[in-house]
Amino acid sequence: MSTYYTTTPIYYVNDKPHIGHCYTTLLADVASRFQRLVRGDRHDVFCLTGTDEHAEKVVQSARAHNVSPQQWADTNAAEYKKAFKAMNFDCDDFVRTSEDRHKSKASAYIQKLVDSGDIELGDYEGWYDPSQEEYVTDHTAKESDYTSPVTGKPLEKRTEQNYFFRLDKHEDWLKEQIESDAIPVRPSARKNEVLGRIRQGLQKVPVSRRIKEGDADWGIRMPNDPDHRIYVWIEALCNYLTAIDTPDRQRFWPADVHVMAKDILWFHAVIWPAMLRALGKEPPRMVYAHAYWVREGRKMSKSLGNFIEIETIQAYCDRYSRDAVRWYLLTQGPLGANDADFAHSHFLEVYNNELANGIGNSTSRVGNMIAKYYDGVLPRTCNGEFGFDDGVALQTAVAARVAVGKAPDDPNRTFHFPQITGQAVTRAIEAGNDFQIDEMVRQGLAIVRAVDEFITYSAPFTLAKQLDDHPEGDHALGSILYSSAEALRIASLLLAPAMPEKMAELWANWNCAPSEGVPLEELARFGGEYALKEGQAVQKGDVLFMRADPKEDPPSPITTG
Ligand code: ME8
Repeated sequence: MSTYYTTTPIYYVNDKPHIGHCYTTLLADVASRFQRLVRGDRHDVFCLTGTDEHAEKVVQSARAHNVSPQQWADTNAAEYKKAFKAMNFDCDDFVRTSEDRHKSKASAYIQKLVDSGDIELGDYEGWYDPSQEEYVTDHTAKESDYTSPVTGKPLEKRTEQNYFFRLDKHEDWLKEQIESDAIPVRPSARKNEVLGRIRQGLQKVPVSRRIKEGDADWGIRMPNDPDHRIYVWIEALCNYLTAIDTPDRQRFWPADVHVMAKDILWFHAVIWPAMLRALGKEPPRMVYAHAYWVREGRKMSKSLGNFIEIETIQAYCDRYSRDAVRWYLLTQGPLGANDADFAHSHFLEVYNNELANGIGNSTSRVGNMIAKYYDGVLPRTCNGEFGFDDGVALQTAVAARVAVGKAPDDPNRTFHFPQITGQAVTRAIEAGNDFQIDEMVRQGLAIVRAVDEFITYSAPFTLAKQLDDHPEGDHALGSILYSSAEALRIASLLLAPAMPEKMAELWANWNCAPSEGVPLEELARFGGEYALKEGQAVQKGDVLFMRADPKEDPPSPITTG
């Protein structure tokens, strides 16, 4: 099967990570975990994250803390690594732009662009946004009244002799690639924005800065012109290649998806593909720019001091489990074009509704019934040939309900679990390939909901009470419980990329950890080779998610000062 390579932005190390950085990396982590599952092979999947260390703001922040840029970068890169470990991200590599492996290869790419004439020396005068370390077009400068469109701080008019990347040469090609979805830019609202901006015309992009006296010795110098430093954005983009430019990793190019927020889409959808073309490399297969997390309805910013810091996230993980936090971020996050709100009351609602009363309750109900009626051993299999297709088991169950005066409104419902689970798996794979990560993990929950409905409808507890008088009902009871458990096993596979620890807990109790090296579609076949088996022990175990009081206060972060 083909390889899968996903990247996150590499984050600035001027400060510590917050929810936004965790969210983007979570998306990449879950996408990668899912693709490993689809392929049954982790070696075909590569997930890259890391830190961007040569920015001017890193130098300033280091100075303010009285340490060298390298020391400051080391400190904060370690914070990122710690945060990503705390979130249980399973990335394959963490690239730091101050590492030699990055510096030497990034210079080699820039040299190649100089040799091919795509980078050339020239004079530049333009509007510079010091807060974002980028030049903006005259059009944007005017539109935003000569302030930064991102931070609102004043723009500066700058003139300098620089090396330039001839982005203008790639205008028609870029327009065509993005318009035709040869390079899909997603969500589509973002694609339209990018196209609109390309249509205003592309200019040459400065890619270096002359080193001034007093500048910190930090960054990567222009190859063959050490008076110039490579502009941080240009070398940072190269990380996506430098990290995999080794004999055993080259096969991962082109990246399947570069993930980021909308703030840095232009670099990824326009400048980077043009650089790749000039380097003779294929463009990425998708550029995905999500929207922002906001907090209790307000934009998060330094000036408001309202970032959701890693300590707050940790406090939620400690109280509700980190899988619950992962689930909330994934399913309620700003994956589409709209911003998403982190609000405590909403967290509790989702936690109770989808986790405690969803997957948690279903697995404990089914586990408890198997323990109670069959001593924790699955009495039989039910591969779909018996039971719910021909309605025998359901008819028996409905008769038991009728006998106690609790007839269902519709006595002829059917639940075809091989089909329900098969469809969910197909949809999850489609959604995964389209980077619809929320939709992908929700397919697992859709199965859980179907099982809940099935149990409510078939009321196995009612059937069980009548077994003394109707021993023939045992077959139906066993089939209902088997089908429920087997469907939940398949749900757990789809939920595992989002909630790896909780699903591993379930697999340990139910003896159904997925075999290594087997692709998802085989693992997930209802009643198939990897299904739950007759005679298999299924322990009820602890409840996966305890219900929360919908009125409880947010957990308080433990601050270490
Ligand atoms: O831009 N909501 O680094 P950066 C969601 N070094 N995501 C958010 C967010 C929010 N409120 N705030 C930040 C840089 N992010 C460059 C990238 S790549 C070659 C160089 C996430 O530390 C989101 O992924 O400012 C956004 O694109 C990224 O952090 C910006 O990180």
